[in-house]
Amino acid sequence: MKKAAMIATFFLCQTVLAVAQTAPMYQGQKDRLDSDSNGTVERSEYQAFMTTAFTSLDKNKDGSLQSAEVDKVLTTQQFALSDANRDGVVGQSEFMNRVMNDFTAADRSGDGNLQ
Ligand SMILES: [Ca+2]
Ligand SMILES: [Ca+2]
Ligand SMILES: [Ca+2]
Repeated sequence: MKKAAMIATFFLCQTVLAVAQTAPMYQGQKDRLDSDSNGTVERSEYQAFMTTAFTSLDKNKDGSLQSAEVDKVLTTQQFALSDANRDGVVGQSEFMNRVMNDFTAADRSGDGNLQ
């Protein structure tokens, strides 16, 4: 469980950084996301991984990410950007909107998967 949380945390951090820099995904990240190992990361695979990541990050299990829960993976600015309704926490829908926007941004060919 602890290991899974660490992996998720690491991945989220890398995703945020990668998208911020619009850099291609690193191979290791892709392998972790490509759960059916068909060589591409489908939108559904990414979504499933990020749902797990959210659960891992939400340490007090209240359904939202407080800044203290993600202070290792998000900067204050990144947290503020994710908190769309500015209530001081990042809810699951805010989190998923953010990461799925990241997916869309990374999917340059627009075919719904990442090669
Ligand atoms: Ca796949
Ligand atoms: Ca929480
Ligand atoms: Ca919020």
